[in-house]
Amino acid sequence: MCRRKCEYKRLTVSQSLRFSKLRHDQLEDVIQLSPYISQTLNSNQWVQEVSGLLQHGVAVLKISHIITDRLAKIPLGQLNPQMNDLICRSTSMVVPRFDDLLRALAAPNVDIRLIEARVTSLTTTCWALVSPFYLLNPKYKESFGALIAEMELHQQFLQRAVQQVEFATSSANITATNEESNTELLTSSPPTKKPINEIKPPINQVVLPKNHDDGSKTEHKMAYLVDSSVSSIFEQLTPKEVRNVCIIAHVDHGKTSLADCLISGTGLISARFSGKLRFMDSREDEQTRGITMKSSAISLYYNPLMINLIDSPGHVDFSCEVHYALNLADIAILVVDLVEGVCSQTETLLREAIYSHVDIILVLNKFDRLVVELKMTEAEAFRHIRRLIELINSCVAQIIQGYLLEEDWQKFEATESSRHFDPTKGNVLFASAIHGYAFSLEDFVELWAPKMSIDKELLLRNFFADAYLTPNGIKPDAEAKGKRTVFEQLVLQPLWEVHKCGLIEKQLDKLKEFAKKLSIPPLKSRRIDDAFDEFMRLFLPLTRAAVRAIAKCKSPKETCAEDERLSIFVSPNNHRLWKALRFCDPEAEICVAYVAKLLLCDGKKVAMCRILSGRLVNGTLLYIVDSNQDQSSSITINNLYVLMGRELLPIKSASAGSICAFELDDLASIGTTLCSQPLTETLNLKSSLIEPLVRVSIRTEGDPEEWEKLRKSLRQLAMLDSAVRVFELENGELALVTSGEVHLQKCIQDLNDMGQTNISVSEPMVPFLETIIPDSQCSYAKILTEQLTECNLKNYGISFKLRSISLPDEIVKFLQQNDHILKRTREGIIEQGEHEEFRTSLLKICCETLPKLKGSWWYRKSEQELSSLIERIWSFGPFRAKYNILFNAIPDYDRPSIWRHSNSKLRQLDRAVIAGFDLAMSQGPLCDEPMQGVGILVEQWQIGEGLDDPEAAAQRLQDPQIYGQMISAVKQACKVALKKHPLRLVAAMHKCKIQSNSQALGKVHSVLAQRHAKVINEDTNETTGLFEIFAYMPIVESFSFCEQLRKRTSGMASAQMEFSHWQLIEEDPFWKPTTEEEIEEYGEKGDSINQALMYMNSVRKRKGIPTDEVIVVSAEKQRNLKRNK
Ligand SMILES: Nc1nc2c(ncn2[C@@H]2O[C@H](COP(=O)(O)OP(=O)(O)OP(=O)(O)O)[C@@H](O)[C@H]2O)c(=O)[nH]1
Ligand SMILES: [Mg+2]
Repeated sequence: MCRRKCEYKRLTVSQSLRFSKLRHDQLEDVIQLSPYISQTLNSNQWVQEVSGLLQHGVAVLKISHIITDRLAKIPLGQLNPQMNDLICRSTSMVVPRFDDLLRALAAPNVDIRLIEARVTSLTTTCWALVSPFYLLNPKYKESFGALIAEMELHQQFLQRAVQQVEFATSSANITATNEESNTELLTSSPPTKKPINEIKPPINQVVLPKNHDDGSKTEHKMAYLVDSSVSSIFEQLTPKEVRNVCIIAHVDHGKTSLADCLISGTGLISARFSGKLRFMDSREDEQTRGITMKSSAISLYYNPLMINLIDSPGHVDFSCEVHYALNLADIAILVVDLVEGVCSQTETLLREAIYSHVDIILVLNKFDRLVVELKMTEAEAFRHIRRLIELINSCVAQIIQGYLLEEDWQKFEATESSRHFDPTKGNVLFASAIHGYAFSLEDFVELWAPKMSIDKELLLRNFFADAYLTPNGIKPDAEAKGKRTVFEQLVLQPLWEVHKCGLIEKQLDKLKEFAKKLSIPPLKSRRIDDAFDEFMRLFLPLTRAAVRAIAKCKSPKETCAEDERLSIFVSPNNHRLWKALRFCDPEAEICVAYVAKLLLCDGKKVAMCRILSGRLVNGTLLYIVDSNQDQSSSITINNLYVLMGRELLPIKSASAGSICAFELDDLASIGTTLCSQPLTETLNLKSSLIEPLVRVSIRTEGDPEEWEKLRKSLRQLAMLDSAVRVFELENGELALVTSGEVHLQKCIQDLNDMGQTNISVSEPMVPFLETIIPDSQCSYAKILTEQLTECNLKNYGISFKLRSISLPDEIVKFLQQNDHILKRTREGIIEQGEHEEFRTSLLKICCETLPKLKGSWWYRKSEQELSSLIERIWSFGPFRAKYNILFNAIPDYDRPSIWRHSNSKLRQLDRAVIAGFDLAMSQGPLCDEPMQGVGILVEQWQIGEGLDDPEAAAQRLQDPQIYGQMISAVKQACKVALKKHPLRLVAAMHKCKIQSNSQALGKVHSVLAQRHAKVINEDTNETTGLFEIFAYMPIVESFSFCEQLRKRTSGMASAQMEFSHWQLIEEDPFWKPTTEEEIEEYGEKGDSINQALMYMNSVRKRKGIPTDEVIVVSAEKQRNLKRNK
C-alpha cells in the first residue's frame, strides 16, 4: 500500500496537471479541465457540433479517477510481492495515459481520432490495473466491472465517431475528386474537413411540427448543443416553450432507459448506449443494483422546446421522491411494461398523477419482449395490448369515480374522456427503450396513408379498431370474420418481421434489405445486435414519438391557468398568491419558487425548485415563507444552475415555469416556499403520506467529537432525504427511521459518503401497535363492574372512575381516512362546522358496529346513548397513537365538546386528564408500543370530596404538584383498565408479490412459511407463464427475504414488497397451556411457539423492559454421544 503511494508520488510530481490533485469524481476536479476544454471549443469550429464527443473523453477521465481513488483505499494486507509489483507497474501506466488524454482534450486543435486513441489506451490500462484486484477478491469484480464497462461504452462511441469522420473525409475527398474531374477550371482550393454534423444520418434530425394558435407551424429539431448554448437558451425561455415532464412507473418498467433515449437525442450521450447506460442513475449503488433511488432532473433542448425531464424511482421505498417529482412537473409519462402489465405501483402512481392534475402520456414499453420472449403471434399481441389498455382505462375510471364521489355525473364523463388512453388520440406510445425506438399510430399513418392512398383521418380512426383492409376500403368486424385487423397488418406484421430477423434469426443482410426498402440510410453496424438497434432508431426514433407527444401536452402557462392544477399549490379562495401564480408570468413583480428538495449534485449543495412566478436572477433576495414564524428570514440566490443529471450548468437567470437549482452555502431547512415578498402563508402542497417504519440505531466507535460529526451527518441526511426521520432519544441513542430495507441501505451508503465510515448500525427494528379485544366469555354484569377502574388521590380529595373499551376496525379505518381532521381538531384550528360531515359519519359507523360488539361494554347500546357519547368526545389520541378516543361520560361535568371551538371555562385539571390519557395511549402495557383502537370512558370525577374544610381543600388544589400527580394517576388508571381486557399486538404487514417458475414453488412456500407469511392468492400469469403468489408478511420478518428467496431458488423466484396494512396478531402473548393435552403438546410454558410473545419480548429487551424469559429453565448435562475409541 505504502509502496503504491510512493510510486504515485514519484510519477506525478513532474506533471503539470497533477493526477494526485484530481481526487474525487466531483466536478471540482474536472473544473481544472474546463479552461482547457473551453479553449478547445473556442478554437475549433466543428467541435461545437460534437461537444458530446468531448464529454465522453471527460467522462472517461472521471471514471479513471474513481477507479484509482477506490483502489487506493483497498487495504492490501499481506499481499504477495509479485502481486504488489503487478499493481505498482499498472498504476505507473495509468498516470501517463491519463495525462495524455487530458492533453488531447486540452489541445488547441482537437482531433477526435486522437481522443479515441487516448481513451482506448487509458481504458486498457485501467483494465490492467483492476485485473489483479479481480484475482484478489471476486467482490471487486462487481464494483469495478460496472466502471470499466461504462468506460468501454464511451470508448465504443468514440470509435464510431472516428468511423464517421473517416467516412466523411473519404466522401468529401471523393466529391472533391469528382468535382475536380468535372469542373477542372473551378478547382482551386484543397478539400476541406467536413463538419461532423453534416454526416449525421438525416433521420436523426427529428423534425416535429408544432401547431400554433394562428395555424402556423414551427418545428422541433434535435440540436447538438454545447453547454453555453443550452444555458443561454434557458435564460431566454418563455413559459410556452417549456415542458416539465416526469417519468413514473412501477419498479423496473424502464423509466431510466427511456430517459437515456431522450437524453441521447440531444447528443449528450451516444444513441448507441441509450437504454443501457442509465445516465440518470448517477449513484454507484444505483448502477450496481440496477434500481433508481432518487429522482434526478435534466434539461433537454429540442428546438424550440426546453424539456425539463425528471426520472423518478419506481421502488416503493422511494415513493416520496415521486411525490415531489409530480409536484414539479405538468406532464407525467407513465411507463408500463407490456409483459408485466399493471402492477401495484402503476395504480398508485396513476392515482397520484390524476390527483395532481398533470397530463399523462402512456408508454407501453418493452415491446420487443412480446416477440422475443413471449413469442406471441400478431393477433395475440393485438389482443394483449388492447386488454392492457382497457385495464389501465378501467383503473382510470375507478380513480376518477373515487375522487369525484359527490360530484355530478356529467363532470365524471368529461374527466374520464379527457383522461381516456387511446392510441388514436396520440396519448399512447409503444416503445422499446432498450432498443431506442417508439411509435404512435401517427407514425404508421404517415407511412401507409400515402402508399395506400387512404385518407389519413380515416386510417387513423380505424387503426386500432376491430376493422380490416379490403381493396375497397376499410371494413368493420375483423375478429368475427376471422380477418387480420388494420393494426396487425400494417403495424405488427412489419415489426414482427424486423424483430424476428434482427433478434431471433439474426440475419444482418436481410435487415439491410429491409432498411433499403424503407429508405433508411445504410446500416453501419457490423454486429447484428447493434444493427438492429441502429435500424430501429432510424426507422422509429423514440425521441421523435416522445417529443411529439410531449409537445402536444400543456406548457406551465396553460397548466397554471387551470384552477384544478393551481389548487395543488394554493387554495383558490383566499390565498394571496392565487392571482399571481395564475399567469405564470416571467415579468411579474412577485417572484415565487417552490423548493421540492435539497440535493448534493456535482459536489455542491443545491435546492431543486420550480419557479411559479416572476424571474429568478443571481442576486435576488427571497424570503423563506414559514407559517409558524412571524418574522420571515431571507436568502440571497447567488449561483443558479440548470440541472443536467449528474452535473450542473451555471446560468444567470431562470423564468416562471422552469425547473432549476440554486446553490446553498450550507444545508439548512428552507421550507417549500420562497417569495420575493415577506408572506406568512406557505404554498399548501401536501407532503407525502407514507410514514417511514424501519428503524435502526446508529453508533460511532469514536470519541464525542465523532458523535457530534455523526449527529451533523444525520441532520444533513434528513434534509437531503425527506423520507428519512432522525431523532435523538433521551438515552442519547441516535435513531434513523427509513421507509424500508433498500432505503435503509441507501441511507447507510449516504452516511458513508459523508465520511461516516466508522459507524455501527443496529439490526432493523419495526414498530408494533397494541390493542385490546372484546372478551366474549365475559358477561355483561361482569363487564359493568369488574372492568371499571377507580382511582383516588386522597391528599387532594380527587377520585375518578374510568373503563377502557375496544373500538372495532371499521372505526379505526374511518379515523385513519380522516387523519387531517383529527390533526386539526387536536391543534384546535378546526373551523366551525368543518367536521359536521365527519361527526355524522362517525356516529353512523358507531351505530352500525358498536351495538353488535359482543363481550364489550358497547353491546346493545342505543343510538341515543352513542350519539350523546360522540357529542361528548373529550379528545382523540396523541400524534403517535391517534386512533384512540377519550370520552366524557361524567354526568356532572358538562365540558364544552371538542367539536366546538370554545374558550369557555374548563374544569380545573381538565388538561391533566388528557395528558394522562395521551401518555397511556403512547405506551401500551405489553411493550410500551402505541395503542390503537381503544376508547377510554371516564364515568366519574370528583374534586374536593372527603375534605371537611373547603378552604383547606381549595388551597391544596393550588399545590403546583397536583398537575403532575393527576397526569400520572390517569395514566396508571388507564393502564390498569387496559389490562382488564385481552391484550394483543398489531404488526405492520408487507404485501409480497412473488414470481416463480413451477420448479421453485416448493422452496418459495418453505421460505414464506419460515417468515410467517400468509399466502392470500396463487395464480399463473397467462402472459408470462410464471406463478404469481401474493402473501402478507410481517415487516419484522421481511429483512433480507428477497435475497434468501433468490438464493434458495437459485434465482428462479423474485419478490417485490410494499407496505400494506396493520394487522392484529391473533395469538395471545400471555397464553399458557392449561389442559393436559396442551401441556403435553407444548410443554408447561408453551412459549416456544408463541410468536406474539417472541415479538413482545424482543421489543421489551430492546427497550430495557424486564421480560419473563429465563435463560435456562432446567439444565441437563449434555452427553457427548461420540465415543472415544
Ligand atoms: N427487453 C427490454 N428490456 C428493457 C426495456 N427497457 C428497459 N429494459 C430493461 O429493464 C430493466 C429495468 O430498466 P430501468 O430503465 O432501470 O427501469 P426503471 O423503471 O428505471 O427501474 P427503477 O428506476 O429501479 O424503478 C433493465 O434491465 C433494462 O435493460 C425494453 O424496452 N425491452
Ligand atoms: Mg430507474
